[in-house]
Amino acid sequence: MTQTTHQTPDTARRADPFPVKGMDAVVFAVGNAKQAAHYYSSAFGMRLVAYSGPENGSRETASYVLENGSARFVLTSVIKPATTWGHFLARHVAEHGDGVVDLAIEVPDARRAYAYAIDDGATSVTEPHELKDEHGTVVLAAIATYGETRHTLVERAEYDGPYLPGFVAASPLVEPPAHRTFQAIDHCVGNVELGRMNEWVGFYNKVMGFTNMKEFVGDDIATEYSALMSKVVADGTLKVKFPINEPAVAKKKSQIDEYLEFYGGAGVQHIALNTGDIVETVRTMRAAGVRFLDTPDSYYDTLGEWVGDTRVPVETLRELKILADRDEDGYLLQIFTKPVQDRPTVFFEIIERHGSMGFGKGNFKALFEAIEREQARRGNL
Ligand code: TYF
Ligand code: FE
Repeated sequence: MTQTTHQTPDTARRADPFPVKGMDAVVFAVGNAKQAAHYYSSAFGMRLVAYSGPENGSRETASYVLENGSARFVLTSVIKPATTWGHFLARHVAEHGDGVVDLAIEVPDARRAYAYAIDDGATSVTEPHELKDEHGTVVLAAIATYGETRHTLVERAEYDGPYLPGFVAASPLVEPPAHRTFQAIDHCVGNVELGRMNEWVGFYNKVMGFTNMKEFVGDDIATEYSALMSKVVADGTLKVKFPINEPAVAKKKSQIDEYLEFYGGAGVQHIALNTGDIVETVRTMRAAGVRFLDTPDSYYDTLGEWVGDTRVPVETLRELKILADRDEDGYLLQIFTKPVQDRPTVFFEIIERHGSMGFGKGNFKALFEAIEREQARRGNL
């Protein structure tokens, strides 16, 4: 079958009412951004690229911008609250511990994206406004999502500086590792309260025109072992993918309940990071002190039978506790860190995709059992 389509920019825009360029940044509010910047540099292999703090006119907050390929983290802490933003950040850290305040999305037109979202019922956090400095102009607007999390919509068409107007360029804090640990943000997962998953999926369907991906954890899997239900929404190009979890009413206390209790409500649970070589990444991050979830040997005894051949021999996967999954489109390799702060809240995933656009459904049993072993060690199961 041949089909010719002539899409002008205008019809393309009508087809995708909420075009996105990708994730702009994950913004963390933390107690001590100076030390967190060191952790993400030395342990995660990221590079400090920009800074804003008292030395360059920001007396209220200090922010460190770290990058690895297109993945960008912003670590912010309060020096002395003065404005609504400073007080918000201080309270956020007090209530939630270190956590994500903003999943910022880069869009071609922030005013248009904001207007579309608000029209469809999103709650405004910040109306569209411009920030300017000698590097140019950025347009920002923000809408609320689950918990106290927001999505800042970032339009960078007229800007060539290091992050946002007001930031100055900075150089890496430590020598970056020889191996690039990861190069993009794959997906960002939210945990929401019991019974609210479908509401938030509907929110992304409505206000961003995101559609549901086929992978989900339904009632069946939930009652058997996962203790959670999950659905995934994504933009039409799959550059921005947001799984949403809710606790399942199970025999045991759900890992999502543990998160909600210690975070103090809904929020970002994990950020998945793409790598082209998960073996080198896990070796590098383990050597730098990052702790990953354990996987029992029995998982690897049968892995080859169902996952087939992957780039990495099963024995290497076993040595490093890397998980593998396959679907009709290909396979993926993935591993999860333990929570990266004392609260059992935010953690990270490293993922190497070979065709599969799934999330590791075949691993849910092994993974959720590993998470529950950690939960039990904390006395929360
Ligand atoms: O993002 C995902 O859906 C996978 C699976 O607590 C997952 O990484 C889901 C829930 C969870 C840990 C991992
Ligand atoms: Fe994930």
